[in-house]
Amino acid sequence: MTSVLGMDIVFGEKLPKGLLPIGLDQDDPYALFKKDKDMILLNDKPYNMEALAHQLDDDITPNEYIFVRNNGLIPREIDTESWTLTIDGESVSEPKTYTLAELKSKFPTHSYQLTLECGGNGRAEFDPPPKGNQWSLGAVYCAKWTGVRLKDVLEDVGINSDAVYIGYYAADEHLTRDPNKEAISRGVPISKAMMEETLIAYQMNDQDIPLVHGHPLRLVAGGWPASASGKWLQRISVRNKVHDGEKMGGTSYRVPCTPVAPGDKVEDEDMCIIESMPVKSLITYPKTGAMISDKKLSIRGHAWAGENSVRKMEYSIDFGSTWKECDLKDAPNRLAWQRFSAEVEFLEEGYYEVWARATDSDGVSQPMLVPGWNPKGYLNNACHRIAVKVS
Ligand SMILES: Nc1nc2c(c(=O)[nH]1)N[C@H]1C(S)=C(S)[C@@H](COP(=O)(O)O)O[C@H]1N2
Ligand SMILES: [Mo]
Repeated sequence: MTSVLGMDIVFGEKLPKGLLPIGLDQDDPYALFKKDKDMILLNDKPYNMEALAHQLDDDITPNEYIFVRNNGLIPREIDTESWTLTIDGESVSEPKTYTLAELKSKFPTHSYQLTLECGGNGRAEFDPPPKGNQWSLGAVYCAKWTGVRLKDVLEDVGINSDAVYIGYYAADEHLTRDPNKEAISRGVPISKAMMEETLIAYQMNDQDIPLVHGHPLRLVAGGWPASASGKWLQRISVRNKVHDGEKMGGTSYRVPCTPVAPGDKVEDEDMCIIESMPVKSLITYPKTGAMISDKKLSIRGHAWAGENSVRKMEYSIDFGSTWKECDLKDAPNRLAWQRFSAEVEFLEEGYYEVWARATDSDGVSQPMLVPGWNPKGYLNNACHRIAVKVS
């Protein structure tokens, strides 16, 4: 609770057990999660919030603009002293449990800036509309994560050669509060688990991870649907088959293996798990609707491409007929978004749209319009458009 309040509760030991401090206003998610008042609240049971494109202008997204996605109920009481992480599963010979202090002292510390995007970011644009949070543009961020490599921990435990996947288990409760049900339990193939950048993190942006983003421990697998990055991490199972936890099957975080017509019903066996996220970009300056009196405008934003890097960034002011190249920076590390900028020149007064298009290291570009429809509306990586009025 002190982490939510942002300060120590003096006389905290005298607070009757189960009584919540009134300073912890349960009805105001903005105050509760320390979010900017302009963020969009999509849902309150569970809480889901997203950012506006222009709020994502920083290279490292500060907490106040980081989207919130919860499948279940945020754990209330977290005791960091007694918190443990257990590694078990069919593919470890002997399960092993670590305290937070052991994890921190036993393994080297690593920091990476990692882009996390919800698989359903952009869902609101699909037609017919799929069920789920109607994310627009802002279910993405790039924070700095600090922790230990999952790889180092798995090597310490010792994993068998038949390991194919890892699955996480976390402390959040199912919405029904049924203790036998998981809110979500997803994971990644062993190859992704063993990557240098796959972290068991205990810090975000150089501070304890905020409660809503997974305090005190979070799995972070950058470049993959953010649902693979389990918050409030308690257990990782090393599996000898594809992890079959909650939200690994059916239409959850899966898309048709081959394209289907909008609205089609797709059989379970024809659905494939989303792995690396597709190439995408966001114009973070100016804000859409900008009114300018000068015919010159500096634009900027970020581009990212899942496991790939972004090779080229372009903009168009004539609805995609012609494109000009933007300046594009390298990422500070793999799986972090990349900064782009450009000086745009408008010819005459009037209404314009600036469109942005990224191309990844495989040569794949963003589609100008909404891509392939799928039952749950994942992977919309259409070009971002902003309106600009020159007068
Ligand atoms: N334990 C747990 N981890 C979770 C979730 C959750 O509900 N519970 N939601 C997942 C989903 S779907 C997303 S998009 C990201 C959101 O992370 P954020 O809240 O830090 O933005 O967390 C993922 N990890
Ligand atoms: Mo998500």
